[in-house]
Amino acid sequence: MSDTVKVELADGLLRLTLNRPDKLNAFNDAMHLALRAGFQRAHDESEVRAVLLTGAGRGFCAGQDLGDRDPRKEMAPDLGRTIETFYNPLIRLIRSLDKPVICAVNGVAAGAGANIAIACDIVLAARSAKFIQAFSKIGLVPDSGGTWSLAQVLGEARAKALALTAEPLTAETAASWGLIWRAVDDAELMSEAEALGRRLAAGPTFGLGLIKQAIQAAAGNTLDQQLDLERDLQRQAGRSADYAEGVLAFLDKRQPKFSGR
Ligand code: T3D
Repeated sequence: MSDTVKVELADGLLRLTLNRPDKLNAFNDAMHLALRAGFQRAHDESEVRAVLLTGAGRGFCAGQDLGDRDPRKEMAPDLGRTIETFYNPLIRLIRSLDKPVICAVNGVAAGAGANIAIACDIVLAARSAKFIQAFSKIGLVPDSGGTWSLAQVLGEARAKALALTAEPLTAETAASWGLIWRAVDDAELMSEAEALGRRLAAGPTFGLGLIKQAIQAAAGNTLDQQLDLERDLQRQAGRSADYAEGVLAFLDKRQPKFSGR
């Protein structure tokens, strides 16, 4: 795998670190492919029970590498193709992964970088980090699910203002608006994110995957449909080894040892 993404697996937690720090971890093709391979590994390997996504250096991710979009070198590239080839499959991989994905936003998250962070399940951000819908500054439209997630979470007024103005959103405001889980002191970010990742990786993975599925389905369901879905998912969860272990551990007054199944 390319060194544009550092990949480390420990205690069930797959840590993926975007690694082009001199470009604030902007995406070139190699980084697109490496990140996708990392998430694919999380899908494929049962030893992976949670993912932690972060960035190397002072930024999280500055979106697409604009050096690869220099109009003096290539006229009118088909951006729809890059979206179809790279960004859309990545967002689908993150959302469909039946394991928790934590994002530790260590610095600026701009363009697709902001929306990839927002697509993760639990987002912690360093207090100094900013989220920028940078697209309108260069005449583009927010992608990587940004128009969907901003509108869903923040509503039209805030979604439109952020996207139309490209004004930076601080981590604190992002947390107070419910766009991310928590803003934490810069020095605490990685230890908090690692601790959370390891805790989730030791959890009842099958059940956690069902929780993610249910909550993601809610936006497109009526209450009746969601009640039916909860019944079906609870039926599956109730047959899992981790449910039996969870109940036994409670009755025995000890900590559960979940296998993830
Ligand atoms: O093209 C397609 O396939 C369609 C898909 C598009 C998806 C997208 O993400 S479009 C949006 C692309 N991203 C941007 O427009 C953001 C561009 N970057 C910035 O606006 C600023 O860099 C930031 C606000 C993110 C950070 O500002 P600042 O002042 O903290 O840092 P800086 O000095 O601007 O950047 C530091 C270095 O990173 C600098 O390189 P240098 O001068 O030290 O050699 C800068 O050029 C480089 N860098 C930052 N962002 C990008 C980048 N290089 C290439 N592409 C970038 N996106």
